[in-house]
Amino acid sequence: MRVDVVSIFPEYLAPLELSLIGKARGLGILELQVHDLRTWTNDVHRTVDDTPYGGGPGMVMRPEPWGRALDQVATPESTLIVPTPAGEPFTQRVAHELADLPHLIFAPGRYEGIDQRVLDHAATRMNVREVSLGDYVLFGGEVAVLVIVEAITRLLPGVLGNADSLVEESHTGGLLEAPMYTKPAVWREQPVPEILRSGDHGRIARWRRAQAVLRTAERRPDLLAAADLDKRDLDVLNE
Ligand code: 6GU
Repeated sequence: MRVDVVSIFPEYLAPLELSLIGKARGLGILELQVHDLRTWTNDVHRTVDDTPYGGGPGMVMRPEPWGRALDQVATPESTLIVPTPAGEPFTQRVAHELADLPHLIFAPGRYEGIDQRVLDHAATRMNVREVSLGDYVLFGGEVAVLVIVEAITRLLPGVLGNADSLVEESHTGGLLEAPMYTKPAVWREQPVPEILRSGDHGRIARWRRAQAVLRTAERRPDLLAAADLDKRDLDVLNE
């Protein structure tokens, strides 16, 4: 997969060199380039923003540098991703959809966002998706790019081992994960739940499933409504 990121803070994207994302790049699974939006400014001050039409606080990113950047970076296969709190929620489902695409261009805005005409014009030549990390406000979209690229990279073939990728979502069925433990068996007077040390894989699987169901009911009842629960799960909830 190819990824281009255009930002006024390219240094903010430095973590994309690290860890498993860096490794995916080294393997050629992910071809990622970060660009400085100011490359596409023409004035001595390299201006990227101006006051909003209609008034209001803050500044809006001017369309010209973005237009020139996209003219240069886009291909017939590109999808433009614009991180914004006004976007559709970024979910694991969206991550899977994006991981199947050949070329993503990220346009993280700063200030009050990017002139809408940039998105409207881009939409005449490529798919455009505005995505949000959640219901809170960040200074800009750069951190969202880090999050989205990480979520996508771990879905690319060859990044995770096969065993890991099979576990992906299939056995959790839309529930939160059960708590996990490792050695030592007792730590600060707290024993690991006995059942996990029993070696009875059937009982362990049922215990983990019950923990997942209870946790999800407690923390994310919205997910529970969409999860496919069997009779045993419902009994756990009614205990
Ligand atoms: Cl994608 N961008 C910004 N600026 N704030 C956000 C966000 C994105 N998602 C949640 N808050």
